[in-house]
Amino acid sequence: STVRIIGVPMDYGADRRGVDMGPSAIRYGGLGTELEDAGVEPVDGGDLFVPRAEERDPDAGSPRRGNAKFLREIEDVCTRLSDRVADAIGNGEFPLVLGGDHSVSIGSLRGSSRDADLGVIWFDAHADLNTPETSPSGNVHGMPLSATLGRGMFGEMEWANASGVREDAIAYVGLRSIDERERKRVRESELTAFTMSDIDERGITAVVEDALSVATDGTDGIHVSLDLDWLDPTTAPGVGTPVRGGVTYREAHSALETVSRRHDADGLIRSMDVVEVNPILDERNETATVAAELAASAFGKQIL
Ligand code: DIR
Ligand code: MN
Ligand code: MN
Ligand code: MN
Repeated sequence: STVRIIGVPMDYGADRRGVDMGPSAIRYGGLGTELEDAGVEPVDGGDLFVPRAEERDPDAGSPRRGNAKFLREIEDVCTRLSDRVADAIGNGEFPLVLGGDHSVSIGSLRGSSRDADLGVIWFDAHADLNTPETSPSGNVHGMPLSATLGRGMFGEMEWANASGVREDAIAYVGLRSIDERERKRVRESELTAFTMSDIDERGITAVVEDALSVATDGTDGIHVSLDLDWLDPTTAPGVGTPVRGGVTYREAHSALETVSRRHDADGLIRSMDVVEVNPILDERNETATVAAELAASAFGKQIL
């Protein structure tokens, strides 16, 4: 099978510049050979064009955008990305989107769910369920799931909302940093949330198996979204918002190997994104290298 690599050098959604270099760093970290080791054929479609943030006005665009910064730019990039993702799936390929900050997922999810009911596994320290009204930072990388679900002001933004994604087909794995107003939204939603405490108590494999059951129930396939700040900062230091107490290197591989085993059995993966790698903050490209390795584990790389 063919994995189509789509780079999105976008950092409009995060405060700390540098995450726009993620796609280059992940490729340099060995993504192509890692995917070949996984037994899939990588095809690199290059990067989407993303104008530099310095040339743009974060506050331009619709007056109804709350605190959200660079919404007009994010709309433009995510609209083009959703077409690329949908085209790849239409050609029988697996799109692998390289961020960029986590706002790229708005485009991935919209594209991947265009002709399907999509389940979602969200590997992240954060819930990414802020809206332009509730966000304390104004950074859209903390909002992609609200955008996908059309929550708050996103309800009026047709480009963001992915009608092919149901709230109850989304499962978080590894949460440990949630904003005050976000906590209430997670609790009152139908999203399934597995925190780091669940992983501590039950082990990573059992938790990921349950997350997969949620995301595959009544869906045509799943999107895997991997925010590198899901990992502990000792393993993945190159991220803009590190949070202590994340999964270990081995737990991360084990999680994606579990996804891959179910994929082999049922062919469940439709698309994936790997986001938030920031080479400026990284140490010797370690985080980008881990990102490449984890993508390969998801697509079937095994030890033996
Ligand atoms: C924070 C950070 N909750 C925000 N979110 C991040 O800005 O809304 N998501 N880093 O991955
Ligand atoms: Mn995130
Ligand atoms: Mn995060
Ligand atoms: Mn549908």
